Parts: sequence; C-alpha cells; structure tokens
Amino acid sequence: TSRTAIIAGNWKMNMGPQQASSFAREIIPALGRVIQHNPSIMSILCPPSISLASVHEVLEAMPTSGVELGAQNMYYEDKGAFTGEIAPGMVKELCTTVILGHSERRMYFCESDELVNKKTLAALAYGLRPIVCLGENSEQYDSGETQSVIKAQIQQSLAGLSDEQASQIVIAYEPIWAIGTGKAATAVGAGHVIHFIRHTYASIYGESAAQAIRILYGGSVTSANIGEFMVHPDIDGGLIGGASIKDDFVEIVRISA
Ligand code: G2H
Repeated sequence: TSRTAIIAGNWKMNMGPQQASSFAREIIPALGRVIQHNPSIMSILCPPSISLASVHEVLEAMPTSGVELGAQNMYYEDKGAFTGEIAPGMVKELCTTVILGHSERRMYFCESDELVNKKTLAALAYGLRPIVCLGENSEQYDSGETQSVIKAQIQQSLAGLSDEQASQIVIAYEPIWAIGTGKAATAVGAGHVIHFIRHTYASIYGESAAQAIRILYGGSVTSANIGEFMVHPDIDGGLIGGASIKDDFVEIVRISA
C-alpha cells in the first residue's frame, strides 16, 4: 500500500530518565540507519512521560535519525488543577505522537471510550498524532463478541472527527488476551479484525479516510513474528511492548522495512 508503516515502541512503565537516555543512545543510531534507507517505514519511541525529555535530548543530538517521540498517555484539558496529569501542549513540545486508550489505561485507570474520545480530539487539536488503542478481552473473544466490541469502541472513541482529522489518526488493534502473554494473535486473525476495523471506519468517515489511516497490530510482537503481520495488506505496522525495550526492537523495524 501507499501507507507509511509505523513501528512504535511502548516502553510502558520501564526506563527512568537515565536508563532511557542510555538505551536511546544505543538504539537511535541503529534505527536511523534502517529508516534513512527505507522511507516506507517510520519508528516512534514512547518512553514514560518523565523520560521524554531525556530521550528528546538524544534525538536532538541525532537530527537525521528520523526516529520520532511519543507519549503513552495525556489528559485532554489545556492546563490547570489536574494533579499528576500532563497536557497536550506539554506533550507537543517534545513529541509528534501520543498513545491513547491503551488497554492498560482502560483496565487499571478506568479510562472509558468517552474519555479516550476527548483525549483524541485534544491531541488532534494540538497537532499530535494519536495512536488510539482498541481491542477485545478474552471473555469477549471466547464468546464471539470481537466485532461488536470493536465496532462500539470505534463509534465512541473516535467520534466527532473532522474530515481532515479522520484521515490523520492511527489505530492500534490490541486483542487484550494477546498482550504481554506471549500468545500473539495469528496474522490471519489479526488481519481479519483489522480489515473489519477499516470497513467499520469507512462506514463512518468514508472510504478515502479509511484507506489513509494506519492500523497497527499490538500484542506479543517480536522479531520472530512481525514479518507475518507485515505481509498482511491491512496491517500497517506494530505497537510493540515487551520487545521495544530490547535490541530486538531494531530487528523488528529492520524486518518491517
Ligand atoms: C500491548 C503491547 C504493546 P506487548 O500492550 O502495547 O505489549 O508487546 O508486551 O504484548
């Protein structure tokens, strides 16, 4: 396809400022070598918010790497009395991208589709690229509710986008039963759901927006299985958790390029 693939590393709650900085100094040159030769791929590092500045500093010292920076979460208000939160404008000072509605946010921090929607609209208003996460849990998967769950998440989390915004977002499909479990979905299974996501999105925002957006797969991706996902025409990259804080991440980007 003509869509530029994305390999994003979600470091989750790993790597404080110092460790993040030394890991960034190690992998960014290696990632840069892959990306510079392959304009069809981009790579985004998403460290914890407290480590964004230290990774940003490393990126600034290597301005040709092409590697981008993303946050793992943010709040939707511009500023004010929201203790512990970070605002879209703050994220925008350092980042191009923000992950929103990750299943761990939904599960442990009670994030609803309504909240994810507010955050998505705020990200877009600030010129950030949202990676909005969707996915069914194991009970829903076992009882065959995957499509109805996904459809409701799309309708609610992605409501109210303008025509222009509708072609700018990124969706990550992460079946919750596949996250951090070592039990990745099959490429065929994930591709099937991602095709359904694009189809559902088209019914809301039209075919050309649906063809423009990148839809990533996430859940136990490693260098051993990324190749299978990438060959599927509907899968535009990966959101990588556990394997993103290892050298394996460079290998994942290389295989995807
Ligand atoms: C899903 C994924 C990255 P992992 O959460 O967002 O994590 O690759 O560890 O399954």
